Amino acid sequence: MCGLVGMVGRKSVQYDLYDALSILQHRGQDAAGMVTCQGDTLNQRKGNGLVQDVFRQQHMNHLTGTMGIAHNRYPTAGTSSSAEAQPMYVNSPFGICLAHNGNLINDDKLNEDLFRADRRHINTSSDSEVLLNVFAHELQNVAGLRLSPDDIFKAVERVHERAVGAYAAVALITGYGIVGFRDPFGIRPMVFGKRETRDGIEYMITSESVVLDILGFELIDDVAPGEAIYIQSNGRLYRQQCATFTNYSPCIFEHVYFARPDSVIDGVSVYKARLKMGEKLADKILREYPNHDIDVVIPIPDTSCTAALPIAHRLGVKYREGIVKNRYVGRTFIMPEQEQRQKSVRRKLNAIDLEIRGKNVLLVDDSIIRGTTTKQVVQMARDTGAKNVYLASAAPAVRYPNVYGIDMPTANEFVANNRTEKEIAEYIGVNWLVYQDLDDLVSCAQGINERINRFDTSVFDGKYVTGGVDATYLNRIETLRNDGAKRRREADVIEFHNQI
Ligand code: PIN
Repeated sequence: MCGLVGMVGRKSVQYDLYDALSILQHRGQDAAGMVTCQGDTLNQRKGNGLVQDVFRQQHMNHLTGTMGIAHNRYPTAGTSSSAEAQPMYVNSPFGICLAHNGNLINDDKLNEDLFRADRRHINTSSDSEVLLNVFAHELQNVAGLRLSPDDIFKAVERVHERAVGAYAAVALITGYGIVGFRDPFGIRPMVFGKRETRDGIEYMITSESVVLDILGFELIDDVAPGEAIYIQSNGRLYRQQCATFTNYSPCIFEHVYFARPDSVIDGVSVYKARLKMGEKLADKILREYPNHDIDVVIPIPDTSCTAALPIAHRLGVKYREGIVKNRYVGRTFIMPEQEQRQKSVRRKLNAIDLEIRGKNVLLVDDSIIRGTTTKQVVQMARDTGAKNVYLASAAPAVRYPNVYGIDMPTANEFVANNRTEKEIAEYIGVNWLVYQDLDDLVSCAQGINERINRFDTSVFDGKYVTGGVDATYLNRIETLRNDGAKRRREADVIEFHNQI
């Protein structure tokens, strides 16, 4: 999962881009990068780590430019190598940098076509480098000596024809401007807004509306599926639908867990969607356990706190913050390896005896993926003296891999793999377990946006909105993603860097 931002300003933009990346830090903690453009010169800084570690004062001093793009990364398929940190750069035509959120599912084929037909070489295993080169190649084909908005829209149209998968991307074209585009399904989020200053209007394109909010930009709109936004360096904005076919199908997992609650995605408040998830889940608990004996509802922080509150309210029992999270330890779900994950859970979460001892506790989580965290928290509640432990998940059982840019484990690592709900409850160690129904989840995220046709719910039902995801592809990502393979790839990269 990644966060991205692009800006055309009236003054140097590096501090706004830095702030935007910090606001989007939850979308990726593995690497960060920024490119700014001053006249014909590109300034770049990227590296592994958190935003605050990658950019020091001396880098910021150097990153001058009135337009720029920036990116936070958590790798989905590639390595954690800093060579794959974004934005990525290609020299021809014009000098283009690109930052990408999502995952292409036909990158193997595109890679081959780029090499054989387009004479372009891809030097990393990153599908973002593939996307950049497809865009660059198509721009080269249509553009004359000078670049027009129409050339850009034609190039994006060709990208839509060639690329399959999820891509929300911002590109910077040296000396010309920045371009934001979203795949024809609108799987990953993207918004744009404007800010009026004494010197004129400034524009920003970014992953989540919260960035616009905090930095004083007024939201103009979501970038529509298939649409491209072009902001010239002189501050003129153009927008155009570039896809012949679109099917508005945003990723529902943004609402379940990834996005910040204070963001509005495709016109739907993430916070509101999470509140509704709690209401629907409470109704289901009441249907399945009308005579429940729950004493207290306790969220496993942070995301699930929003859904847990209306659950307690509807059940008519106390809501208590009985599990406390250390905010200074990274998210366990997105830590690279199993051993690290297990160790860090105990460091990260702790139980409050007073709220748990002798009680029947309903724990609430936003989702259950591997079940490792959940199992340990349940054990923690039992060790703290809970009488009975129940569990409610604001999302249905995760059973299928994500191919659209969320770094999830392989299917056989899911706790729900080949287990019934009863078996999952046994494995995790709870007395009973209630999952949200998929229809209910969809109704929570649908909100009032009638433009949304459906959601990408593939991790729950195996239906991939773009098509083209077959057993061969799933096997390929399975090999790329399992922890052992990741470790080996990283070792290769280190060896390579040591040799040169
Ligand atoms: C954690 C959000 N959320 C917690 C992420 C745990 C699955 N996990 C997905 C639950 S936070 S597990 O709110 O961002 O802190 O099923 O893989 O054990």
